[in-house]
Amino acid sequence: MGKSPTEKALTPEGFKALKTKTPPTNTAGFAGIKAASSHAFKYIKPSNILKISKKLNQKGGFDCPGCAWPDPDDERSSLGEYCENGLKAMAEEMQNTLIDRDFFKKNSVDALSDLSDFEIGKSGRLSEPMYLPKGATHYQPITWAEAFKKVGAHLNALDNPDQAVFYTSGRTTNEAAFLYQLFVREFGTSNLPDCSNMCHEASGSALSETLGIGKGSVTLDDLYKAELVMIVGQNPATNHPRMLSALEKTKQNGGKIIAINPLPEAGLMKFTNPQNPIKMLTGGTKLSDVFVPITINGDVAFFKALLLKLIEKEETIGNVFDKAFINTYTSGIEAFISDVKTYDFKACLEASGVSEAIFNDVFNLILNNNKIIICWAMGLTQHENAVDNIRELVNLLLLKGSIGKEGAGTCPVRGHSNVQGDRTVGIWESAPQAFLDKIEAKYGFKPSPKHGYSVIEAIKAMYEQKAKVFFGLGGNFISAVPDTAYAAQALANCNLTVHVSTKLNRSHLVTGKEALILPCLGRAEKDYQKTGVQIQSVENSMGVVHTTKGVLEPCSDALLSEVAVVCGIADATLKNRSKVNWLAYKDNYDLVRDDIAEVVNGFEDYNTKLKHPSGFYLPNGARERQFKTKTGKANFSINKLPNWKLKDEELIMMTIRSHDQFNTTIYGLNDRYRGVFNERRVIFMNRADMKTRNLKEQQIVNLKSEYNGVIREANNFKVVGYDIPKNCCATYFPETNVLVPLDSFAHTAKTPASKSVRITVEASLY
Ligand SMILES: Nc1nc2c(c(=O)[nH]1)N[C@H]1C(S)=C(S)[C@@H](COP(=O)(O)OP(=O)(O)OC[C@H]3O[C@@H](n4cnc5c(=O)[nH]c(N)nc54)[C@H](O)[C@@H]3O)O[C@H]1N2
Ligand SMILES: Nc1nc2c(c(=O)[nH]1)N[C@H]1C(S)=C(S)[C@@H](COP(=O)(O)OP(=O)(O)OC[C@H]3O[C@@H](n4cnc5c(=O)[nH]c(N)nc54)[C@H](O)[C@@H]3O)O[C@H]1N2
Ligand code: SF4
Ligand SMILES: [Mo]
Repeated sequence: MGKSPTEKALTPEGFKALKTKTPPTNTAGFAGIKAASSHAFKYIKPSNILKISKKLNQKGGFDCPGCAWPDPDDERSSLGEYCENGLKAMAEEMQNTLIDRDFFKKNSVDALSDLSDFEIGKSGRLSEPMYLPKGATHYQPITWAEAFKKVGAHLNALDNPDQAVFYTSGRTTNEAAFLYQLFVREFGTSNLPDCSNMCHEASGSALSETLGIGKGSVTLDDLYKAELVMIVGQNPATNHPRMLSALEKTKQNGGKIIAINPLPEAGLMKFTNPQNPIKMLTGGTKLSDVFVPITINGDVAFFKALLLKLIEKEETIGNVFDKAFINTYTSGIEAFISDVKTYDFKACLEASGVSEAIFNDVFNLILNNNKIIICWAMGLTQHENAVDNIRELVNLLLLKGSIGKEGAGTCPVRGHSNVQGDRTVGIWESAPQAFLDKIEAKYGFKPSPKHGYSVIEAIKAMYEQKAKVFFGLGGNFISAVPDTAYAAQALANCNLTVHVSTKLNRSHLVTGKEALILPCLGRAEKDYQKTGVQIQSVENSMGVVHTTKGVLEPCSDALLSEVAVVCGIADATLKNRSKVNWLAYKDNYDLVRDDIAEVVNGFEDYNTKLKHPSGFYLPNGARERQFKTKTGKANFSINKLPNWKLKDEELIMMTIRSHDQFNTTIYGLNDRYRGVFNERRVIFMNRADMKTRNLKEQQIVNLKSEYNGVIREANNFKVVGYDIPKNCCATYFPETNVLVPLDSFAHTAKTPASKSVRITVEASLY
């Protein structure tokens, strides 16, 4: 008997050798340089390191495959326009070792699943297409033509196109993403779930409704000019490291910074710019003026307390609100104010877990500044009331007129390097009808007007066998999604699972009855096609679209580009019934961009505009105070306090990233900025909570979550006493995804609530 899908999906429970230290209060600096370069030299060919560092994030070079933080429009540092984690992302992609047919011959799927995620990642780069036949224990080689035929045959054998699910992860370029969604829509379904569903979907929902655009409104330049930047639920030192250089500029220009986070994340406190030798010697810049140690999911309560006091001040002293802005540009202020007044200040502050002294510091900064930017990430979006979190911060910005003017606005900091671009060019299970109409006008087929499955709905559909083929363009679905055990069974129920990937991951091991691994080029590699080396394009977190062009030779001759894979599959599936000349696109990506220019707003003259060395800004209504909402105005909204209550023994758990991972890719076992080394199976707990449970440092515990009567378990974690609010705890994703209930997600947006999982902690008997 082989392993069950769940057994293959879970990361092994064994321990390494945990060491802890007091967390540092400063980030980057020499330690960052050392960590990055040791990583690079360990995994990348030395001759390639120089090539990479000269071209990474430079104009005309290639875009860092790490996060979506923007590059400066004008001058870029000649010392290197990248960070420690950008270099780690490159090292991971450009590994020396290759995984080929011999590797898969030696290692069965079951045996590979015994490896840790770290070990799986370090096996090397995928280098040829592989196929797992029904009942087989080992993957075997397959030609590209055969692989395409198999996918086409499975898709065409379905009773209807809605039985297929087409997932996307956010590294995919605009060109590949546009063609992919075009293929999926011509095939006949809108089932286009993507990593965004688990990420900033709640931001998209909240911002579209209130400000008429699902993206942020600020530019990098705004950040430099802000009087006040609030960083809420985000850990930039790890996840968007170059944001710290931007914040350093904010400070140099006299701006203030507030960080709202249950954890005193090192980078939010102090930062030494590795590109500034003088700062390296003098000890760096203090970043946060106020640190707010909020309780997990206490944000709406804290914002309500701020709103209450602002309203009180406006009504007693006046001159607090930007009345000219409110009168001209907004709708719904009266209803909003009367709703806020139904809340009690003290109760809100108590629910937020913040002291009155800290509250007052924050309040005064908001009161006395009018150019305010609010930045946020997963700490706000991964809760059941995530959409309320974001609408509430929009309310605050609207009262202060802090939107659509220099130095002010919304800044949802995106995750994957092109997650924003993918959505812009059509990766969306609920795309607006106007977009579908444009596709119909251009190509002459009618896309399905029905909304497709988001990630959570796709998992349910596969579990219930309503969907039978899973196709992933990038990503690591099984490790990224909630409720690992249920999701594993969902994938196992499929007839075919297919992954277009650069690296081996756990999703290749938790398969349908048959499975395919289709290896593709990475960002740094040259994309040779008939008309020469192709450029591609991406959109960063601030709506700038720019080129990316690989500089290294592909690690294997058998790799195809994502564009070529999509074209090959579309051609093999749709054959003569297609209205699209699929095979022409892959020879010349200019043709794809010509089509995007016709179909997607803001991309007119795409090929020409891309010639600008730093790219071009997409139109952004909120930035211009043109609010494309149902009312034609920026809308105030009414949000409730969350009403969950912990039972006595329960803690609320957030699942977060260590400093040594990119989502499900584990770069290493250290979390330097939190003082944790050589172990990932840890739970960060408040020391008082440890005491009431009689738990000691490094004691081994088991975790349990109960949701709607279903119990989920994750065993073997070591306790680490930490500076985290009482009743709160933190663990790393993906080890604890098994505890995140599939039914616990953000209203409207369906983002899994992976930052507010209610758990109990019990000492292990072993
Ligand atoms: N190196 C590296 N870079 C990355 C990634 C990576 O894994 N590694 N992932 C990329 C992706 S896809 C994304 S989406 C981003 C993620 O970037 P982040 O959102 O910064 O990532 P998380 O680790 O999920 O951290 C969330 C932060 O929110 C805080 N938090 C949790 N719950 C709450 C809450 O209720 N309220 C408040 N105020 N704070 C809370 C946590 O303490 C933590 O500091 O990073 C991107 N960049
Ligand atoms: N509990 C919990 N769960 C979470 C989160 C959390 O905070 N807590 N965060 C969520 C978030 S914000 C996100 S974005 C998702 C991430 O979900 P995903 O995007 O699905 O996961 P990644 O780990 O980013 O995907 C990594 C894999 O992508 C492939 N890959 C890398 N580069 C390329 C490329 O250029 N092309 C192709 N085709 N493949 C490539 C590699 O094979 C690699 O193994 O996870 C979500 N899950
Ligand atoms: S900040 Fe993000 S995009 Fe920039 S170099 Fe670092 S990982 Fe890459
Ligand atoms: Mo993300």
